[in-house]
Amino acid sequence: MNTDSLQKILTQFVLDAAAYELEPIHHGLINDTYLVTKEGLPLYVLQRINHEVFKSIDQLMQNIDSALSYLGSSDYARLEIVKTIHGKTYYTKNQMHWRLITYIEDSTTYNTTTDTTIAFETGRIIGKFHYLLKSANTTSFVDSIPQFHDLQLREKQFQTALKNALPKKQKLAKDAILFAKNSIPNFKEIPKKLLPIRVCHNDTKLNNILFSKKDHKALCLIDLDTIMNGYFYYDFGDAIRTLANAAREDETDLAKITFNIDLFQSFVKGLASIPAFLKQVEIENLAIGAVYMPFIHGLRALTDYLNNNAYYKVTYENQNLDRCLSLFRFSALAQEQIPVMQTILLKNVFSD
Ligand code: GN1
Ligand code: MG
Repeated sequence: MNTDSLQKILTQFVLDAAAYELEPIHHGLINDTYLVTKEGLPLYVLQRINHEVFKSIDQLMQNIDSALSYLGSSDYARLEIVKTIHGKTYYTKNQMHWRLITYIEDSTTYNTTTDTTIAFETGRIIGKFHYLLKSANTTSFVDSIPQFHDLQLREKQFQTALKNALPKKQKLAKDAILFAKNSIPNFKEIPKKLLPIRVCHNDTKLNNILFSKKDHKALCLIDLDTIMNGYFYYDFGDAIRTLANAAREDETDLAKITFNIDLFQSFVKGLASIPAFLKQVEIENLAIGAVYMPFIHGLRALTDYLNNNAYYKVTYENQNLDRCLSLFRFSALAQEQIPVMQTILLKNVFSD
């Protein structure tokens, strides 16, 4: 998208008349994102929302709008949607959908960390997000991607992709395919029926958390597209997969993938610093969540590899397979840590 067209899009939002600059941010795998700055100062984040992935932009923006009305407190920074000149939460032109969100000053993100303070803060801010949303009415949230983290759906998509995949892909991915098939039964025991449905973020990877540049305090969660109903273990597991592992999501040297139990423990302590809001049955199923979430992401990456990269942005042909292998490796490491995770969780986190 060229600068002129982007500038035109900006004029559709309620902004002070000023010279804004735009620079692309290449983080996400789904949307296109630009930082909007004025005289070098970042002020807003402009995003084109991927309509292929998110079928109803209207409902998605309603979810975000409702969630944001809860998400603010002295220790949780409030993000705001900048309205369009027609009073809407997003702007549509040529079947492209744009939204503008305020930028939090002096903030930064981390792709990985080895710092226990950051781990504590990650646990605290995810706990706070849920604490603030705990009385939100789940029935008023719509699934922006139905069955997003659901094993049944992801297994079905995997089986279909496998059937249709090129033989050379099936061959190259044979270890991953075997791991997937062997692992799926392990997760069928998660007692979903006993777990409360909560308004979840559903993409709590570490780089979706803003931290203060000054004191490393976590400020808030960003990338709110998948705010919808889910189980707390989704948000827990997604955070652990990116926090307790210092390797990249597409790391090809599997020896670099580790499960750092100190970071896990600090995260749990941060979570436990928020007033109790979880049920005992949720706490008891968090450790398996830390095995499940890397697995489900690995399975989605594998499916997309077999589908010739139809969903995720990739920078090279086999990147989805590399993501899958790295995520499966971390899932296997998390599986070995279940007893240790359980002990830490039961010692630190109390039910409401
Ligand atoms: C996608 O685009 P991004 O990075 O925010 C994906 C998440 C994954 C993530 C990385 C809607 O999010 O589920 O965690 O890639 N989002 C969607 O694996 O599929
Ligand atoms: Mg996301």
